[in-house]
Amino acid sequence: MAKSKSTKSETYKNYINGRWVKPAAGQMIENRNPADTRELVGLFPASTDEDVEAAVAAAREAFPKWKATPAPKRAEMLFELGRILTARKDQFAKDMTREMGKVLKETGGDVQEAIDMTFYTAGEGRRLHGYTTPSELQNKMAMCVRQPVGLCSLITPWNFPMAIPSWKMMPALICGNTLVIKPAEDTPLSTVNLVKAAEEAGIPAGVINIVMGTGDSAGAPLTTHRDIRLVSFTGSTETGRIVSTNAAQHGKICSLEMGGKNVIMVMDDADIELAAEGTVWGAFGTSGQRCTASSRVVVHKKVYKKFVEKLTEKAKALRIGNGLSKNVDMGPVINQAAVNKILSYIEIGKNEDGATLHLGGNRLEKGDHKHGYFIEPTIFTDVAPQMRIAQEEIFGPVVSIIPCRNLDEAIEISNGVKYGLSSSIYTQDVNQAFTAMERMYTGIFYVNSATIGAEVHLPFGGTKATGNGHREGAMASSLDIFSEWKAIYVDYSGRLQKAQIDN
Ligand code: UN1
Repeated sequence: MAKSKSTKSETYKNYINGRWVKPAAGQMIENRNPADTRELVGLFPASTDEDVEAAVAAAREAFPKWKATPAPKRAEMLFELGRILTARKDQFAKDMTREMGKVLKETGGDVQEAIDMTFYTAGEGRRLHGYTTPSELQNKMAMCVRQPVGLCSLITPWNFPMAIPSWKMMPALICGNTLVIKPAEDTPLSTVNLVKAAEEAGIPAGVINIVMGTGDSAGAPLTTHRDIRLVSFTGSTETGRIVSTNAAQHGKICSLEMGGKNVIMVMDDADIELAAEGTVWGAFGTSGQRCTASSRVVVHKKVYKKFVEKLTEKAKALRIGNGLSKNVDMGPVINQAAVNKILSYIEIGKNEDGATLHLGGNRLEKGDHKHGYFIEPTIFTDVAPQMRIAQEEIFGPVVSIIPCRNLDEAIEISNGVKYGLSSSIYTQDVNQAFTAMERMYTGIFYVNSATIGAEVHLPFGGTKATGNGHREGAMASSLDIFSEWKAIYVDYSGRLQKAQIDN
């Protein structure tokens, strides 16, 4: 095991029923900086069934009171939480870069997304609209209101360790639910920071509980526990399938946000400079570790050569290193398993008949990169649509360039994967833009911009293997996950009236 360089490492605890407590089995997991594994960020609980049991019991006990708290009052706490997050943004961004690797500008964006989501959702405290509608009978009123679903378990990934928890936590809270969150074991600190801020904002004991550890021992029991009503999961499609199977077997509501194989289409009339710049950001931002990452670019033959030249020039200029440094554009990938997976896909790409490894392809292991998980920005050219590197999610700084002859072909290739999260087109032609907008079967679509950069007040999620029909962000869609409708009929006629029969 690598020796610890830092003496600043701390031991962290679970947060259950308003108290920071050690995991029952006493085991801890090391959280190391992926840019320099000699640096220990902290020791975090390796929780087990017993911890989950205690956290769920706390959430169960806190639920009636939280549910009865008026939504505008719940919202006041979220406004306060938003203010605390704003005040700590810089510190939280630094913590996140240390545990996750992405550059400071991006971790600042991650914290900002949590701030946006918190304030946006707090505003909902004075709305949470239901509606009234006419009854088919006289002297009878019909309306519906949202009610909380109950206890929620939130299982969140490491790539957006504060933003994604906030997409789930804020709507769960505003609707009056209580929750247990299990963050990814690679990035627990950012979620601890969020939960501590929530504690400080006055959110009562038991309403939010955090249980840290691996998916197998801390996550799985949260998908089967009898008292959990809803499981909200973001992560890989493989794990999502297990989560949804568990949830279905135990009769739970389940919302899933999973993989992507997102695409940028570059048409022959596109601003090539802009498209290349967008591709560098979409493919190599967060070292390609976004579910929305631009991992395929389908380029019109007429501009193919020029586009590849510009993209190569810009990718070569990227400075790779520790994300805390101002002079770095791209950080490491998350861990050794990610290095192995990405390098194995690069090997697969090299062996595909016809594809060319055009740039990168290696792990960086010398000098400043010696102790981190760094992989060069990697470009494959002349990729065919059915090749594995053009079909499967790699989750690293690897982009496949696929030539096409026209818009129809571009759309066919682009839709020809099992995922459906995000897609984009670069063109100056309004007709091409609208055609692609209509025909791309993805949850998110961009014109003249890469496939990343969703804003919290629009629906986030995807079609096909990316999800199971839910959307996060955007108020209406996240409320639809975290609340259930109650239809209410008030008959003030003073006599028995029979719907469908008396009218
Ligand atoms: C993800 O892709 O894993 O749209 C989440 C974006 C960010 C969130 C991405 N706001 O790029």
